[in-house]
Amino acid sequence: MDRYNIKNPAETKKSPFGIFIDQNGFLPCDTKKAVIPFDCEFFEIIDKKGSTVFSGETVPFGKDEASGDEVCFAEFTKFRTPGIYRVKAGGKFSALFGISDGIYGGVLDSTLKALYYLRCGCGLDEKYAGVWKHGKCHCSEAVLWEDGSVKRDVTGGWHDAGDYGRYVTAGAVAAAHLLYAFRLFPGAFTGRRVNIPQAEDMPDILAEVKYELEWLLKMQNTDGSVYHKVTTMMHAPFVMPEDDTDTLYVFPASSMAAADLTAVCALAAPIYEKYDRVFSDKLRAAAELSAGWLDAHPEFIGFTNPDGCNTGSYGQWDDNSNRFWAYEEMFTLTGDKKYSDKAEALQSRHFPPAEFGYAETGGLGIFAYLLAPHEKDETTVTKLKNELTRCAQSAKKLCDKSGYGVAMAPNDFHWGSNMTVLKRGMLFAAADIFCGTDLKQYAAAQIHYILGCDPLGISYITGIGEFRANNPHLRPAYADGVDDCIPGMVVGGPNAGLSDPFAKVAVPEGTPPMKCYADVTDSYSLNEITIYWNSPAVFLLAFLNGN
Ligand code: 9MR
Ligand code: 9MR
Ligand code: ZN
Repeated sequence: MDRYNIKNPAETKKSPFGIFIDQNGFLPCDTKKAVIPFDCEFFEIIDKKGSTVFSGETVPFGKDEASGDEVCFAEFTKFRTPGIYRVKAGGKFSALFGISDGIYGGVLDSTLKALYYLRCGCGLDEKYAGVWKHGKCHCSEAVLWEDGSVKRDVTGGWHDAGDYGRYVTAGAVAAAHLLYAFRLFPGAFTGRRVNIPQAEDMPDILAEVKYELEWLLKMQNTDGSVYHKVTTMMHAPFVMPEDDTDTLYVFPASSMAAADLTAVCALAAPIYEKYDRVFSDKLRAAAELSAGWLDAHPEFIGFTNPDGCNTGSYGQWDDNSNRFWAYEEMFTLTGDKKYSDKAEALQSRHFPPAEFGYAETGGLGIFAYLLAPHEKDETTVTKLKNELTRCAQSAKKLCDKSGYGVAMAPNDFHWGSNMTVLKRGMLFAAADIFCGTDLKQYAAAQIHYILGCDPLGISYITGIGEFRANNPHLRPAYADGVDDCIPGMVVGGPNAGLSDPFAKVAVPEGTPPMKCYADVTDSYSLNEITIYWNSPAVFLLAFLNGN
């Protein structure tokens, strides 16, 4: 373990607050609620001076299964006056929260900017990165794993996570979440500037995604096959990225990588057309090339780490949903029915319909088809909408059963559970916009949980809220020596599996699933960050902000 040598505080901090609430806050029109994990009859909302501005009786709920808490609610939807407040009840307080129009804007900015902080192959300039600046990283050519005499320029893109690897499927899905956020809620990005470098004049979200797409293009081979990942052999020690100078390897191609690259390039090409014609043409050509490769290689080509390599594998058992997504995007791009027929045929392979990645991508394929500007098969449209509705309704039932309003069953708390929460939020948003089911407050409830309406009272996004995650498993955040973590990063969250040795030390045995979390650096199964945990947050916040 010496190679990693992380020093953690001896004790993990507990929330100083006894009442749990979204520490960012609410729109004036939102359903507003705090969760009180003890018995009490009345609550008040107080302003910063301590004056009572609203009061009411609490609403009993009973036992929340996933946390083991007996809870009641402070409901104050009727209170709409913009300002900054706390909830007070039974002599205890909540953290500060706000009520204002555009309340989601600040968190949207910081979750988007977080991706800039993960840029690889360049330095982060003080002008953009402030105290979180760093030198140029991972700029050398990478060695082809299958032929040590060949080197390739695969610089650029985002670091995947707390580690410095770059993985095609993870990257393509994260980019797609952001592109769909822009495509569906363009209003949320109008005039939104998050201080990142960009050459062309385009919305910042597109400039940031372009940085990832340019790298993805470098991972494509001339025959249309796509390399699965570029990493060192072993995860780096906890050093700054510029100090991770081990040899980089380009690992073998997989069919998931080819499918996801096809899909995201096909999705991106028309979006960039207006801002950067040359880039848009490149994306279109890349999508067509890899779509051709997929046709010529109908068999599944998976990925497992070669001996001696311990970086992420992102292996899968099949590529059905990835191909489905790719073909639906190709249909949307070209209008060629051969693609929608292929997608339709893949559906008989029964993958989960409304998942949004990183491995199962059926829901992204549904987005593509429903948005396609071509003549469509009405039966298929109805079937896909019904799938979204059915999945959203079952997620809604989970929310109604949860004392914290979150769409999670007690056995849903795996590695990266916050991603599951956020993707269920995406599902509510999707059912709301495509099927006309009013689920906006259910979508908002997932963000409320992530930002502090949870049984630990912690905001799972760095930099946001009075009591928040600040010690993620994120190499630069540890090595930079800055106390405040790089802001806007969504951490993995509770994981009842306690899937690393440090989690087992930090979380006592028998802890209920929703409380199996600790804000400690070395626990990668509880407290890492990834690009595809941030990207669904951006999507959801754009929906909440822009509607
Ligand atoms: O830091 C690594 C993290 O990014 C990965 O998600 C995780 C699982 O693959 O592995 C972490 O690296 C650990 C390695 O696997 C085992 N030794 C300790 C490393 C750092 O905690
Ligand atoms: O996010 C992945 C999670 O769903 C898996 O359970 C876990 C173990 O295979 O791996 C996670 O992915 C990690 C990847 O392998 C390397 N970069 C960091 C990712 C997040 O921990
Ligand atoms: Zn790098």
